[in-house]
Amino acid sequence: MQERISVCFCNDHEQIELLYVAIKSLVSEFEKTHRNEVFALDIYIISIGLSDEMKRTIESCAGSSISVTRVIFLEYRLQGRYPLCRFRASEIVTLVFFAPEFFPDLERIIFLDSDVLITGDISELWDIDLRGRWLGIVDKAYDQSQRARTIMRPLSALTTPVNSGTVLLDLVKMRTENISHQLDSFMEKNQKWLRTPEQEAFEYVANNRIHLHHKWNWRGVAPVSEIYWSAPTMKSVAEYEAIVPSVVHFQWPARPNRYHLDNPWFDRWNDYYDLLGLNPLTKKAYDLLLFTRMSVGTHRLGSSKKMRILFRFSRHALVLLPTYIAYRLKLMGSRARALVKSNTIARPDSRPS
Ligand SMILES: [Mn+2]
Repeated sequence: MQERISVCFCNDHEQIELLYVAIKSLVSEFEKTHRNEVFALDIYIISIGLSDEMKRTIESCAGSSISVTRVIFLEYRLQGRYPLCRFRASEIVTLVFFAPEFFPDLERIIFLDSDVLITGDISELWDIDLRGRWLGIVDKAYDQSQRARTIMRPLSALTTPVNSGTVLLDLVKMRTENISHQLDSFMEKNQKWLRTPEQEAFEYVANNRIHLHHKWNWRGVAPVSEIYWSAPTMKSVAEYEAIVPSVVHFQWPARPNRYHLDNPWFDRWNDYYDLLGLNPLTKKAYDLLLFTRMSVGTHRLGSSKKMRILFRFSRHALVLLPTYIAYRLKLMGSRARALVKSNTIARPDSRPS
C-alpha cells in the first residue's frame, strides 16, 4: 500500500499558465525520485471558477506513466470575506487557513503557490517531522538580523516574517487547537492594514512553528528581489545563492510567464511551458521600471505616501543601480556573442555564389 502525498493549490483563472507549469514540474520531479513504490501523489486544486478546458490541461500536466498521480478538484465560490483588505486576492490566499475543513479526511497537507517551479524531491518535504507544531514554513529573510527583519516588513520587532510559497500543515493539530478560527479572527481584526495577509497571519498566530530550510522556498531568481535587499552582508547573499533549491519561487511581478530574464530558472520554466503546446506568451523586458519595483519592494509602495516612496527608492533602488547596470551590460554582451556566433555559422551560406 502506497502512502499518498497530498499537495494543494488554490487558483482562479488569473495567470493559469503558472499553475500548469507548477504541476508539470511537480510530477516530473516526483517521477525522478524512484520512490514510486512507496508514494503516490494526490494533487488537490481548490478551483475558483476554472473552466473545463483549464481542468483538462491541469489533468494532462499531472498525468504520469511512471508514478501514481491523481487530481482532485474542489469548487469554491468567493464569499466576499475580509472586504476591508486592500490585497485583491485576500480571500483566495487565505483559503489555506481552512484546510482542516476542506480536507476532513487528511492528516497532513502541503500548500504550494502556483508561481513556483519544483526542482527537487517533494517526498522529502512530506517526511519532515513537525515535532508537535501545526506549521512548517520558510522565513522571509535569509538571516535573522534585526536589519533584515525590519526592512522586510517594519511592523513588529518581536516576530519573524514568513513567506508562504510553501506551507506544510499538520491538520490534526490544527483541528485540536482550533487554528482556523485563530487565523480567521486575526484576519477579521487586522484586514485593513495587512499587506500580505496570509503571511502576516501565519507570522503572528504561529509563533511556535518549524522554520523550513530555504531550499523549500528559494526566492533568489531575480537579482534584486527582497531576499537580496534585506541581506546585511554580501557573505549572506553568497550563502543564499549557493543553496540548491527544491522549490523555486518567482517573486512577483518578475515571473517567467510575463517577463524575460536571463536566468536558468526562467529557461527551465519556459521549457516546461513549451511542452504544453499552448499559445506562446507575450513578455516584457526586465527594464528599469521592473528593476525599481523589485528593488523597492512593490507590496509596500501601493499605499505609501509619495515621500515614503522616494525614501524607499533612494534607500534601496539607488544603491542597487550599479548591480542593475552590470546586469544589463552582461545581458548585452551575451546577446552580442550569440549574434556573432550565429553569423559565423551562417556565413558560408550567405556568401554570394
Ligand atoms: Mn507566490
